Amino acid sequence: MMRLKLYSAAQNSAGERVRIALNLKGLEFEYVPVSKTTSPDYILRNPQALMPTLEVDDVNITQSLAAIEYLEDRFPNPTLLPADPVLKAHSRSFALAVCAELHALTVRRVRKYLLADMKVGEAKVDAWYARWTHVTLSALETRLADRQSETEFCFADFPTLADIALVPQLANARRFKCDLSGFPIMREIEARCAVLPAFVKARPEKQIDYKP
Ligand SMILES: N[C@@H](CCC(=O)N[C@@H](CS)C(=O)NCC(=O)O)C(=O)O
Repeated sequence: MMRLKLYSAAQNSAGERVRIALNLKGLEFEYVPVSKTTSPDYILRNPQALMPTLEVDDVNITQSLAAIEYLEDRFPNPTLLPADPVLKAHSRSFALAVCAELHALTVRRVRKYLLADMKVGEAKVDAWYARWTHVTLSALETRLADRQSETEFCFADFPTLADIALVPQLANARRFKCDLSGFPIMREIEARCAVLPAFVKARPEKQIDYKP
């Protein structure tokens, strides 16, 4: 039997994506809280010094979407992708817009760099965060509004990669006081996810290292 360990932290939203995926697939895993991503031990696992890292036996898989796709390959049931190739592409595209663009531009190390090194000031860093959140979420809301058939979740009647990316990012946006009132479809899908045990168990406050 394969041994799965997830190196993450309670408030690590990229890690929350992998936690949701593991839970949706009903996989047992050991959750290992990371206190310092730059520690020599952790760097050996993840040279980017970013969380999460999924350890599978002795192999370290970095980047949350790559880790989720790995789980999908190894444990295809239940699937985290729509069967239809176009919807599958939409689900991946949606997840990439969140993870590779919105999250990448607004993540803590970027904000810290703008604040501490570029000295642009807190108000401007907040404006940066709000801008990239609004630009990406607006496009994604339009994408959802344009769906040919309305599904319960983003692109299927079950949660897929898109929903896994969406939920932690909306929580982040709220934490930074972004106005989400213009995104009713996303909020409705988020509410459906919020009651599913796989999403509940993955929430920051449910992790052993959570500090309010
Ligand atoms: N694209 C990466 C993003 C990973 C990332 O930026 N992780 C952040 C937290 S969400 C991190 O580890 N930051 C370093 C730190 O907080 O010490 C992924 O999806 O795995």
